[in-house]
Amino acid sequence: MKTDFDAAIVGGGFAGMYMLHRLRMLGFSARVIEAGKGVGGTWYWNRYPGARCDVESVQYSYQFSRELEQEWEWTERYATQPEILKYANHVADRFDLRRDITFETRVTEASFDEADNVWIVETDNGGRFVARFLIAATGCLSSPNTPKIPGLADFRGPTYHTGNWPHEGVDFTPSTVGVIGTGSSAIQSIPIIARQARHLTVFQRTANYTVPAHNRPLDPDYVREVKATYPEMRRRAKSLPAGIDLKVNMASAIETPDRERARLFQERWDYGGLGFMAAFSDLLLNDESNKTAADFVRAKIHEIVRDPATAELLSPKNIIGCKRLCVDTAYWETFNRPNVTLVDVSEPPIDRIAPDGLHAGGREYKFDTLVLATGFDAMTGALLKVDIRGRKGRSLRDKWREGPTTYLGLTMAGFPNLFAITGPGSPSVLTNMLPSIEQHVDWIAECLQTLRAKGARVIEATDAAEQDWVAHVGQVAGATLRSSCSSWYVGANIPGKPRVFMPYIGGLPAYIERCEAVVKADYEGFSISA
Ligand code: N01
Repeated sequence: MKTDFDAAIVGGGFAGMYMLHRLRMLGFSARVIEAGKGVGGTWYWNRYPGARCDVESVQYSYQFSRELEQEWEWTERYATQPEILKYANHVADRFDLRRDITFETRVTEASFDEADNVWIVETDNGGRFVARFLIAATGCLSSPNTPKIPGLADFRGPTYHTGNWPHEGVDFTPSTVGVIGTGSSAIQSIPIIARQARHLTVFQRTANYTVPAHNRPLDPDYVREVKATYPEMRRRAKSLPAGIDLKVNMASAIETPDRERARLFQERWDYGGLGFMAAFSDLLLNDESNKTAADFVRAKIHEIVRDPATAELLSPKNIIGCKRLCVDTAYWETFNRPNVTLVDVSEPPIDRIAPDGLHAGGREYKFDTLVLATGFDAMTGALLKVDIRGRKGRSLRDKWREGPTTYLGLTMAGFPNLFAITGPGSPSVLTNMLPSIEQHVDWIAECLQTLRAKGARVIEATDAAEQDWVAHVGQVAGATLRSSCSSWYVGANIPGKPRVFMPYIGGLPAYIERCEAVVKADYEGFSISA
């Protein structure tokens, strides 16, 4: 069968864009198929008020082009969604990517043709592409989760999902608003919605930890210094588990004297951001150490929130960092506003949505606008939306019935020539996504180059290699506190989803080493054929 392209790339976010660029540079033909009208992926869809990245802007950026790195100017410590989207568009223009992207088209099916060793890709507008390789750049947090709460369809006013926000924006000025959820998206948007709305009711099922961002405009001297030493910063970042250049204190929290420990937590709190969890090395390994950090944050909540009952309800009871830590601007302070009410919907849960509000705990709450900040079907959702069929017509949905299984989070046995960028089983969401994306793209590009040099057309993970990797991913997950709570990392937010810790928690350096060792050993764990 004649191929239209060497590679079909699903998704035009940061992963898809760089994959396209990298393959083009190597002389492969590729086409990106993207559902949105523009590039940017998660930053194209997540336009809710207050959306910004929780990794510092100078680090949440591509490093494949030294020129790009030098010419782009970030304006704030944590970039806003509009600025990140502007960056994505700049990259698309600068590298002339758009001519190989098909927009407003969703891939619905992809099947591997075993006779010709090609992927046949079908789209929602009747399109059909034949490609040697299929590369899923579908994102980890890109399939919004709308909970099946009875009555949702009957709500009379507008309903918005943070993960699929109207492009024209929303003005809440005259409205009474109900927000369901208290994850990162809610924690970022609630302070802004509260400043606009006449009244805001926040429906909280699980209290969440957040630390201040202390966002600020970037100091030009700091930017100059970063630009002058970018390669060193990137190298330092790559040597740390999360791929983020931050100060890690190797001491144990529980073995540090109380006053010194409190001083160090305060220092991290004052500095702001995700580095709070690097205050000590054992916060995610030891319950008692973890409790010292959790207690510190709970005390802050009680300091900031004036009403003791509200402060108590806002105080999380679980492990800090088990769910992803949030980074906020004036989240706790928002609950001191007279126009904000917090409602516990943990037990009993929300009973139903009514045309003019919702019912929970035997009470009726009225509002005219509903915001669902209810997260995503993470890591597997977007990939499984596509009906992907490998050898013998077996579907990925069927293969992953008990949870996702991959080799290195990149490939799947039974699905030749299919690659997932930052797939389950890779560090992905536990790291700075940009360097993780680049590492995967570079690995895939090198793999395709090797196949070409060998005159080979098919690469496939072996069952044995996949099973070993899955066992390793599970084993390292079991050693941390992170797999102990109900989070989207384990699929707990989606009813019926198998409970498996999906990302690889062994850290970026160990992971990169393993990926490189596989290549050095002539693609150990893969079968390669003509
Ligand atoms: O989603 P979430 P998110 N009734 O799943 C609640 C990244 N991100 O969009 O915890 C009542 O964290 C749910 O309650 P519970 C980041 O990695 C990054 O906020 O399941 N409540 C929870 O409170 C983040 O972790 C950035 O009990 C219901 C909330 O909805 C990830 O995306 C910004 C419910 C969902 O929280 C996801 O964040 C934004 C129901 N039926 C997102 N169903 C930054 O970079 C769900 N909930 C800063």
